[in-house]
Amino acid sequence: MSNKQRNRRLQSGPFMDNVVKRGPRLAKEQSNQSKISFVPTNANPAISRVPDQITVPGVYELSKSNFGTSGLYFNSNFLTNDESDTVFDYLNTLIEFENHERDGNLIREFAWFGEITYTYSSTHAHSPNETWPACLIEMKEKIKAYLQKSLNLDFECNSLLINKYASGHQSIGWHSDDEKCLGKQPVIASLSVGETRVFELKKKPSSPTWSGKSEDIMSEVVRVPLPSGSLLVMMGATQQDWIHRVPKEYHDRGLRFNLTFRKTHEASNVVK
Ligand SMILES: O=C(O)CCC(=O)C(=O)O
Repeated sequence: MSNKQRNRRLQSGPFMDNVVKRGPRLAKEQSNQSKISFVPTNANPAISRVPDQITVPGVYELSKSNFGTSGLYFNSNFLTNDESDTVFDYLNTLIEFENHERDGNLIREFAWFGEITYTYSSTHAHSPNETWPACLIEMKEKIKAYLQKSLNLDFECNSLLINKYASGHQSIGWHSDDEKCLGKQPVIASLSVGETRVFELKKKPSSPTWSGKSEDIMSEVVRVPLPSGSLLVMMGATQQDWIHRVPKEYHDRGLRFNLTFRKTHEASNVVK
């Protein structure tokens, strides 16, 4: 079965069952860094409470804590099939990826576009690369315009991390995008093309006795299948209060690219 057929089947198949349709909108923020307030207004009447599995487009409130509200915005059809195929083909043929290895095993590949060296897990450094191809600038502008229009969100973006998963055996482990250079409450817009993979989120424990290890977290997992052309935006306190991953799968899964658009700051300018 081709990627497209499989995606179509997933979008109309069992993943769409058991989901209550909601029609939320997000209000403009008053003050916090991610420029989001989850306070409903007349114009933006409701915010979805989060189900175990998110498949319906909308804004979802994941949790509230002293850090503020953790939120997600999801749109399963942000790109048309033709647009998704164009981006997929572009990435597949014209972008050079580097290996991301652990213990000698290839976990996935990546490419980085940004003004600064991006380091995470204190081990993996992506050198600056400010030359964005036109196709990716177009995607950035499309996301910016869309978030402005639909969420009243002034999305700032100067960096892009692309992850390439050649098969279901490639993955990204539990983590938060909480590096200093991303600032306190980053807005991260994640665009997927190619094979559908499941994005998972888990709430960090508030207990001060938590070991800090993801395997010691027993909280429920929220799953978001990300089909080709989907857009997922993480915002508010999501990086402070939640971790996320794309786990390995043991089914036959084809090639997928994930593009995370972000705003990075020189680490020295960031208060965390
Ligand atoms: O591939 C994905 O959907 C997630 C990528 C991710 O978690 C990241 O780039 O931090």
